[in-house]
Amino acid sequence: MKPWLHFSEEVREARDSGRPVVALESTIIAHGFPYPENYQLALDLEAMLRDLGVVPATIAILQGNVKVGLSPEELLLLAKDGNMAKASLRDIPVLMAKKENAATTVSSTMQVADWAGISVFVTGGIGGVHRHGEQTFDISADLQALSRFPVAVVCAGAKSVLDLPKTLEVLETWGVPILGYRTQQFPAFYLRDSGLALDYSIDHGREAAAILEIKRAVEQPGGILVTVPIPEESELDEDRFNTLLQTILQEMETHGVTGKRITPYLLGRLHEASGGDTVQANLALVKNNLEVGAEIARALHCQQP
Ligand code: PSU
Ligand code: MN
Repeated sequence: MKPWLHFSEEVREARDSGRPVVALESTIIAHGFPYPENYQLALDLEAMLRDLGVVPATIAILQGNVKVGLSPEELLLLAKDGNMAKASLRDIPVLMAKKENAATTVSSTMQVADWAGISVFVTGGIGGVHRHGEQTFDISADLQALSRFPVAVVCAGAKSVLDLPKTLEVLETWGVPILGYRTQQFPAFYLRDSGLALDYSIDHGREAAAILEIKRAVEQPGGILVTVPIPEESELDEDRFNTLLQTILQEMETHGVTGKRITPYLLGRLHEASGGDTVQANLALVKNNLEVGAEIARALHCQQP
């Protein structure tokens, strides 16, 4: 047992009785969507996972406590507080010492999932190498976290605000297997296809579960990335999205938006500028990813002795 972890009753019971658990991050709630859509999303994601036969564990740091599983009141706090900090890996011990609140990103959620013995984590998109990363060195800690923690991360790829070819190169350097779910192409979040080919495709979550199990059995550190294209009916129009993106990138340069502010700023502006269409697409892709995450979690559960 890790005494610094604070489990909700539901997650504790699931662990004690050996039921499958899927982790969810909280940056998506605090910084990924406007209120109140974000609160509804947080509740919907948990309810959908329960319907899929797995127990949800939303992760955050509240008053310095590392929380695994949140109450509706705690989800509301994350959704409503416009100034919630965004905790990357390195922030965890500082926030614990200072007894502060923060939403967890992919990197910090993976760390907590690993501590908690949770093998599957579902999100929308991962961070990556930012454009001009070769000058700024702005490479999300998410990529290194994937090389360190033995967790299957299910996402819809990454947004083309990032440099996607460089992101894939770094994942290769750090030894992270990438699996396309029923696709041979790396998905680009709002778009089904980034135009970048993947080496491996799977047809069912149980294949991802088997790969993760082998990776652990042969003592290779780190996790795997399972990428699921946004459902066709929810995909954005490519030209329209690229035009929006160019305008916003320009704006960000003018306003000097850099570092960890990039993703929240971009998401917020996209949501405004698209008249809410990117919110709908984002909701659809996260919900779609849940089904794949539940497949993996159920398959890992069946393989347990
Ligand atoms: N991509 C999204 N929505 C998000 C994020 C990424 O489409 O909310 C969040 C995730 O929590 C991810 C983080 O881990 O942004 C990456 O931030 P950074 O680039 O600062 O590492
Ligand atoms: Mn960064």
